Amino acid sequence: MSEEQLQRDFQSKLDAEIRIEPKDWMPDDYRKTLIRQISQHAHSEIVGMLPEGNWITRAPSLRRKVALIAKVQDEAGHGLYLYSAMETLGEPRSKAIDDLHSGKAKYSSIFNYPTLTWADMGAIGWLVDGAAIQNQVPLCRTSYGPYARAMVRVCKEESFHQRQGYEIMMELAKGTPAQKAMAQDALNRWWWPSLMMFGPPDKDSKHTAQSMAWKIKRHTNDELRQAFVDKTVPQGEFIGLTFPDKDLKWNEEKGHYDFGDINWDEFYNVIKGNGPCNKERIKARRAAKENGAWVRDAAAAYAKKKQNKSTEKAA
Ligand code: FAQ
Repeated sequence: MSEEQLQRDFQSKLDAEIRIEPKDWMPDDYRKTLIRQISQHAHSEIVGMLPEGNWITRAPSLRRKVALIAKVQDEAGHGLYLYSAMETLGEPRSKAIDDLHSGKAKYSSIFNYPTLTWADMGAIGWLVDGAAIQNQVPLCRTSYGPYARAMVRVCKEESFHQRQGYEIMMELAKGTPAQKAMAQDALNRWWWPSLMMFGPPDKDSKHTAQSMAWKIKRHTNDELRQAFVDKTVPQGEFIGLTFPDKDLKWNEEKGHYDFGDINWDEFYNVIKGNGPCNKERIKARRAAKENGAWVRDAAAAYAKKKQNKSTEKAA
């Protein structure tokens, strides 16, 4: 079949909302874009375990500890589904992980901020998982089959994460003045970085137009950011917290909240590797790989032994 015919078939599948599957023909750049986005997403889930992992040993009750452990384990699971989805595009997982460790691959800017108090567990669940849900529910309809299917399960789990975070914030906000101040401080520190999670403004986003044409992305960065603000502000107000933005106000005419300018210099600085915790995060992931080498070696030796036995039996 000619390249033009293959391209036409690919386009008709997109037009008819038929998923592209691993063995289907796809343009090289479509494959590359997916590998870039899915690997960045997988790395974000894995690095994203670190800020919350920091508080597991200091959770204030058994119930909180159980929920936090479960959440952090879920994030590991999300990373693994996503690496598997990425591998169906022909990219080896080991290469993607090496790219993360060398600083070549990106992961979400948000995970380069420190978790200073217990209230940060509430703010991450409420805001970071809330932003992740806003971004990822539309990805359940993304055009690449394995990515879309992985997102369905990821989103169900993220909903539980968001609720457990909001519940922590709600409890702190109605607690002692010191607890309420802790919740407010966490909201102050996590609000703007959460808005940055959606990526640069549409006018500066280099991939959005093409990714929307390929139906990889279903909404632009600004659309998702606005929807997140509209949903989240009433939740914060409901528990008596305020947002660190003097320009935040309901715009009756537009039916949306107006909000202030995001500090894009901070965003670009963080994704270049200069955020408060970038070096610490990569160091932790490299150490995890080195410390886990014996597990991989043992698993490979066991698999080899098993294979030798079945070859002997067959002979
Ligand atoms: N951080 O042209 P665009 C989570 C990069 S999962 C770092 O707009 P695109 C779960 C972008 O890669 C959070 N880099 O790019 C959880 C590109 O760089 P490149 C992760 C960013 O791809 C919760 C350049 O800027 N979610 O939170 C960021 O069309 C709690 C230009 O940007 C996903 O990955 C950023 N925030 O749109 C885990 C969702 N934003 O590659 C633990 C899937 C942009 O050209 C605890 N990904 N960049 O060098 C997406 O939806 C998209 O990839 C966007 C970016 C929206 C992130």
